[in-house]
Amino acid sequence: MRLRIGARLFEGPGPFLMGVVNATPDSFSDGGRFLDPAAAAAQAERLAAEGADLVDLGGESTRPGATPVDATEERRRVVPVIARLRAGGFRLPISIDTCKAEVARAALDAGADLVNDVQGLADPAMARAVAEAGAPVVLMHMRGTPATMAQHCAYADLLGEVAAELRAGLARAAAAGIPAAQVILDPGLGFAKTPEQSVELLARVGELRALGHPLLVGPSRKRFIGHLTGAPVEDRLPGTLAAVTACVLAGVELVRVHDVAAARQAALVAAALRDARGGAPAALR
Ligand code: HH2
Repeated sequence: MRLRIGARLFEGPGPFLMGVVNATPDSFSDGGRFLDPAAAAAQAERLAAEGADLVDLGGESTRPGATPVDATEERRRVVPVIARLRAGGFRLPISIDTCKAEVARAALDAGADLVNDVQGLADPAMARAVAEAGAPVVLMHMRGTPATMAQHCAYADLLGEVAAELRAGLARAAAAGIPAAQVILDPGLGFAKTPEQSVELLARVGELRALGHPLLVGPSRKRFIGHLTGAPVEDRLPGTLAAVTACVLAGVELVRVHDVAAARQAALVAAALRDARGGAPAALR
């Protein structure tokens, strides 16, 4: 990949680590821990010290059944964190995890550098906001909303349909004037996917390289790991590291994780293995 995100040029196969900070009361694994702006900013600093390449800040949980948050409240949760980090000289790019154009705009104005939209630019106002700001964007695959996505897991051809729906997202981005070179794609593990479907996507994620965009994958602590292992959410780090390894071997450039120090070790070992066998497998076209 070759993409400037804020002050940093992301170049080469990576893997690059996106550290997660949720300024929410109800996120599925770290809800309530970083609702206070000082605690959220301190967590971002901690993840930077552990080796994160960028941080992803969210003010609304996307877990199934989470209470929706209005834009005013979501802004109130995230903007002070970004302002605080930037005032303190935080050196990493900041990604804003939001589906709302108004929140994305406020976050970018406060010093965020990348928009992470789990709705894949479903809202034309979001596509316009990203285009107008000239910001790079993560376009994630899902169907419906976090409240309804569990009812939208019927696929005849999982990989084919996810790829086609990501292509539709790319068309929405292009129509809004977002340059193709600014778009990162994400298959959305756990979003309108059963645990079995998340496993299949993870196993075949390298096929999505044929779309010609950098890939981001977020396996961290997710339900498919609990489904495979029986581990509760607070005990899914080993499974997460196996998933990170699989991503890197498949040629995924960016991985979104809560536990950066541990993921960094797994990612470095996996990258060495990937490179020792001559790089990621060629993308099928
Ligand atoms: N997963 C979550 C949130 N945002 N963004 C991208 N691009 N990809 C993902 O897989 C992804 C994401 C869910 O994890 P988390 O932020 O920990 O939980 P919550 O949504 O409950 O805040």
